[in-house]
Amino acid sequence: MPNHYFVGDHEYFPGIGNIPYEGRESDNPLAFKFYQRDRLVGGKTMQQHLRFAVCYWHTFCAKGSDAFGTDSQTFPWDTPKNPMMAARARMDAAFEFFTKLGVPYYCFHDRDMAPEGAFVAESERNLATMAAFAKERQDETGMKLLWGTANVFGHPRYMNGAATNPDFAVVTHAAAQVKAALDATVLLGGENYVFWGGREGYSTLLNTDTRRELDHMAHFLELARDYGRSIGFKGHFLIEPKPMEPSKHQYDFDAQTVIGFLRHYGLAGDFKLNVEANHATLAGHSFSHELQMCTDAGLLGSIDANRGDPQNGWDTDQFPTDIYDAVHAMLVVLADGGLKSGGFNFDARVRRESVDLDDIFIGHIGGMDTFARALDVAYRIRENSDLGERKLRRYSSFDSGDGARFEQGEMNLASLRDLAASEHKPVRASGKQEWYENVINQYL
Ligand code: XUL
Ligand code: CO
Repeated sequence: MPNHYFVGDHEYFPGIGNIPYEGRESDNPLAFKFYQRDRLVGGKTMQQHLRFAVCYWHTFCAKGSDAFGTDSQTFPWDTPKNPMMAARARMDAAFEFFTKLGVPYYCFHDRDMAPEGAFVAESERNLATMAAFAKERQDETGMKLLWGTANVFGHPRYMNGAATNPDFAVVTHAAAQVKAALDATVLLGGENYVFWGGREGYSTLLNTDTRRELDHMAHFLELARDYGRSIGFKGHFLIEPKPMEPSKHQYDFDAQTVIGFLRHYGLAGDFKLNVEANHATLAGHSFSHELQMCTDAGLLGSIDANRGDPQNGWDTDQFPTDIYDAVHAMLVVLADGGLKSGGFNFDARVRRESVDLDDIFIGHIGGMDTFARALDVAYRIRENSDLGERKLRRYSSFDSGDGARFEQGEMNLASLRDLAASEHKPVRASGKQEWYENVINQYL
């Protein structure tokens, strides 16, 4: 990988070189304190474990605006007035950023990369042109695409939903966008393709036929899968659960809802889940709960790494800094054998008030250090404590004898009753929650 990669004669982040590892004693804000790309943790490097990705939308498109105020951040790549020229500049800045940060992956929505045209064919042309540039940049830098997706929630035509819109004409527009985004993802060798159902839900049941909308959504996903497979997409399709925002209720509420939906409609062979930390908290769950539900079902695909704010009930998309939470997440991921074709994508943005250009480096460095540290802690807990064995032992009454016969389906309700009446006396076994919690703190 070239040092200080940038294209042409324009460097968008002058004065910032490739981010080095300097260890926890360093007070350089533009250095990793814990993330060492090539450090081995249990036979795999940190880079191979964590497979970090930068998201195009928050990092290069969002400019600090919120519901109460316009953009607070100005970026040098936004100078060109022509939208396609601006898209080129943004892409050059993006690849310079990815390379200097030292992540292997990125993720994008169609509209992050290329502007919407006046009609479908123009939008397709814009995206195809920009995807071709992205391919060149990938070849030059060695960057890879973790996943692509289509933004079928931002344009006002999608205000009543995309695949679940009551107007069939809107469904066709969503299809056109997803088709083009799949083409771009395949061109770029994307390892996954994501569906986040931004407005796939409802605002009031009074005007909504939920059963019909869910059938439409499932059928749309089948058609997308069939198209993707027909053009050679071999990766996973991923559904990203989120319970609300922007819709009052979204159909992909949480992991268990999505798992039930995929199984009900026979989609679980091609689709897995992309779990986002802040969406878990919006659903009233912990991040690790959502990950656990996916791994139990064999359906953990990828992760959107971020965090919410405990005092706020909305999707603040902050960079992850909570090591305790990240350790719980890494324990689940490591128990599942690690992420396979997924990665940790920073679906996170710096605050509206963070207006310096280096803030986006600092945010990502913090997120990467958080998960590097969590990986190390979780790995040591698994290697050195007997937490895993204790958890297994808790279920040992099912390992042999009648308990094993129960698990094997060799008992009926009456035979269980007879055991209760004769010999099986429950023991008062402590759950030992405090012991487990102290083990985590001991290794932090
Ligand atoms: C929105 C969100 C999206 C998806 C991709 O909350 O998380 O950015 O990750 O559409
Ligand atoms: Co996300």
